[in-house]
Amino acid sequence: MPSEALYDLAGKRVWVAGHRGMVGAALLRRLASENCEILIAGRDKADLMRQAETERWLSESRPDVVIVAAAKVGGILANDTYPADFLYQNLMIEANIVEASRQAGVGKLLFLGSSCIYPKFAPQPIQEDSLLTGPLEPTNEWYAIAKIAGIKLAQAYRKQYGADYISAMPTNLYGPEDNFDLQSSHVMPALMRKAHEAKLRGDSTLTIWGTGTPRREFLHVDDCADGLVHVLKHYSGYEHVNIGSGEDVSILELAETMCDVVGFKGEIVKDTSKPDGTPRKLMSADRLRAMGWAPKIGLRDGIAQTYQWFLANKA
Ligand code: GFB
Repeated sequence: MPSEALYDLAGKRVWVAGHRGMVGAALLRRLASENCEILIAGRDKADLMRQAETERWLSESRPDVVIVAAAKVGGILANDTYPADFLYQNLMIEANIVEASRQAGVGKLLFLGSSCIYPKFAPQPIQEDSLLTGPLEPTNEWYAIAKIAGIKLAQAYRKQYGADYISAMPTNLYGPEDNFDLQSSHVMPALMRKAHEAKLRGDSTLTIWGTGTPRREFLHVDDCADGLVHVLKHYSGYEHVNIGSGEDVSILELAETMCDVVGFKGEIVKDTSKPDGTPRKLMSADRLRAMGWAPKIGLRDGIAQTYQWFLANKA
């Protein structure tokens, strides 16, 4: 049974920072069914890398709630190739938003991180208290350090100013509005596009990166948005909260499911010159489950639904 909400969104002004991204767009869809006013700011209104623009936007718009879904994101190769961009841009965006929110008297702020904040060899499923207990995965340590700094910002502002700033760490996400660029995307959209194009060309093989043995947990972005709104309403605390499905698959199993959904019947081959990244990344869902939330969209259904979106919008 879901516990009674601690925070009432009704009548609140909610700014979704990063509304054009996959998570931000899902949050707009989800928040549409709450009785709140949604605020958005395009880059022309506020470039969140710029402190003065961020402060001006927040002092003028005066939201009650801020959700930090704005970030520089990408898959394993993008993270590994552009470490400066991932570290610098994410640090700037989160620091600007958190400080400007304090100045503007924002009552509640939700910072979004990622499951890559945890040590490369963290015990599985990964509990929230594994944070900072070991070395990070080298391919994404830059992004991870920036996201850990974001958690620490929320904690520091809570400690020093008594601000109700909280953090949630979503697992690997997929769904509508994902990035389908093969160089910079995550594995799910990459495999969807590869399988689709291989089917159209009549290829006999589809190439996946790495050994296919790493295991990843996936969550549909609409489930993620629902979980985030649940956390916003039901949680106020110092520790961050994992947002996951509680289940993982190997990359090879994911590729097989993808080929099945898309209808590609060829062979899967491996390009082991590409990195595997962390061997396994399954988060414990216990804290969120204890708050009365569970995901609704199974992996195969979620892939099939996303493929329909891909066909309608990207193919
Ligand atoms: O999704 P992904 O890029 O990111 O890759 P991470 C997951 C796994 O899928 C890796 C393999 O083992 C990849 O080698 N893979 C197989 C592929 N084929 C492909 C492909 O065609 N494209 C891609 N991209 N991968 C990211 C982090 O890590 O996950 C970020 O770098 C962030 O910082 C994000 O945390 C959620 O799960 O390895």
